[in-house]
Amino acid sequence: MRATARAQPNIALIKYWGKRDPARNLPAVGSISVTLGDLYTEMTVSLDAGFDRDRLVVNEQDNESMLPRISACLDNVIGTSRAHARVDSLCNFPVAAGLASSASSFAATVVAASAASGASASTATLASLAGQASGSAARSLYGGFAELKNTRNDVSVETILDGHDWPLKVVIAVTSDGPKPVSSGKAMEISRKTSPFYGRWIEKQHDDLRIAREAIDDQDFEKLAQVSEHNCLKMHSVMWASRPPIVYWNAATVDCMQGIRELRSSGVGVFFTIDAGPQVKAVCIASDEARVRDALSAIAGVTDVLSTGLGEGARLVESA
Ligand code: 2P0
Repeated sequence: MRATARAQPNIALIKYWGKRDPARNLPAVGSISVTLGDLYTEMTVSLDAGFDRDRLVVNEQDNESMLPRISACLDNVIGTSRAHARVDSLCNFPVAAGLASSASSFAATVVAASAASGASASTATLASLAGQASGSAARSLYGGFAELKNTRNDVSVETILDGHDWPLKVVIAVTSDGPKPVSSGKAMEISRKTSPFYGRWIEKQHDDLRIAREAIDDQDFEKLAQVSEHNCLKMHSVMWASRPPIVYWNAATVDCMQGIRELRSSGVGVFFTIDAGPQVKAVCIASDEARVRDALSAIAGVTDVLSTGLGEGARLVESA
């Protein structure tokens, strides 16, 4: 009873920030993301009636801090009367630094857990289960440009454009490899309870989703650039206005944003987005990738630059 699944992180262009039902981890707003190609997490779930407890091993080291969330996710997918599990996680990029490692981890976990238990759940069901573990993980079940919509008591996700049809690149400037000061789940709740801009953020999300959907349908890069940067800065403004304030950026984060805006002014097809961490993700037209990489590598405080195309949704690699 063992299965391995692989999933890639996704980067939201129109962000999820806030929960309408914290107990069931349902998002307050819809979101649109791109699933990445070359960064991945592989999760192997082994169920064995002989195990006396669950165990999580990340990059070959026991990890107790994430274990409760993984165990709860397995309970949700397989049921609470399941056998104990050993879960092995391999990740080829830095974890816990705003690169959406939880999205790829939980997306791969639900696929592997379902297969290891002998079930054959649909992608829609697996996306819903992944979303209960981590809101953004639901989107990593789908490739290319994915939209998450709120339904009455759940979420639904679909690919709105295949990545091959508009093969944009994502260049990631790493400006810190430390863990984040406050988890995104906690930070969202602080924003919901204290930010004076939170209500307006929720109200305006429909407009941003519609504009981004139109831009993706028409492959209109400038339109997608403007709405994505606006949505990102609005989300961070909600955070900055929270009490206590939530600030994930550092000086290099701001320098990267300025550098990217200057590149776009000079005709390079690039825009930025930033999640719950200090890294800057530059989304660009494929022919401009080298220029974007060179520009970001030259910024003081940038410790690493990763780049990737778009990829597919979570999938089973092996099952026995
Ligand atoms: C997103 N983020 O749409 C937004 C933008 C970060 C900023 O989803 O509490 O790990 O586990 O549901 O999915 C990161 O939060 O939060 C996130 P939980 P998650 O990608």
